[in-house]
Amino acid sequence: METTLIILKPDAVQRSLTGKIITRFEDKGFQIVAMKMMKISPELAATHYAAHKGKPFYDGLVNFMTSKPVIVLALRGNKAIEVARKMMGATFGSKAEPGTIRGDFGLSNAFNLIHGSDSTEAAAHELKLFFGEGQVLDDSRLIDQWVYDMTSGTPE
Ligand code: 3AN
Repeated sequence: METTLIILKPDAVQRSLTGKIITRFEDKGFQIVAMKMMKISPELAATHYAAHKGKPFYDGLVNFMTSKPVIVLALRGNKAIEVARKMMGATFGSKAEPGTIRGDFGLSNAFNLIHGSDSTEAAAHELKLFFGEGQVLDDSRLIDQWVYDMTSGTPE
């Protein structure tokens, strides 16, 4: 099982799309293991987007991400990082395939509704950035015996 960090960005919150987006992840079978609403500080945005510093869109991205509240989630599931990113769709709303979150809900390239960790290393780093010790829960769900075939001991 993997855990990934998802951020529902300020545009998703302002457009009241957060329930619809979270429902998609729940319907898929993901377990929400942490969730909070917060306003991202400029310092946290700078750390989170350090890889993009110096790019032409960096200042706009940091301004956008710190402008209004976001909802941050930790999602757990089989291949959570890859599956969540497939569900998000391509970076730009104008290019994302219908059926994906960005493809169904967004047209903008800058306001793209959602962030999801793109590797196991990024997920581990980002989960620590946004959640403190003990805030990402390790709690079993009865429903997982129907989300996965667990007869071999690992989720199939
Ligand atoms: P993704 O979120 O699909 O992993 P990345 O990692 O390439 O995309 O970019 C991180 C964030 O930077 C994106 N979510 C988007 O908000 C922003 N971004 C990337 N490229 C551009 C661009 N050319 N113009 C505006 N914003 C961009």
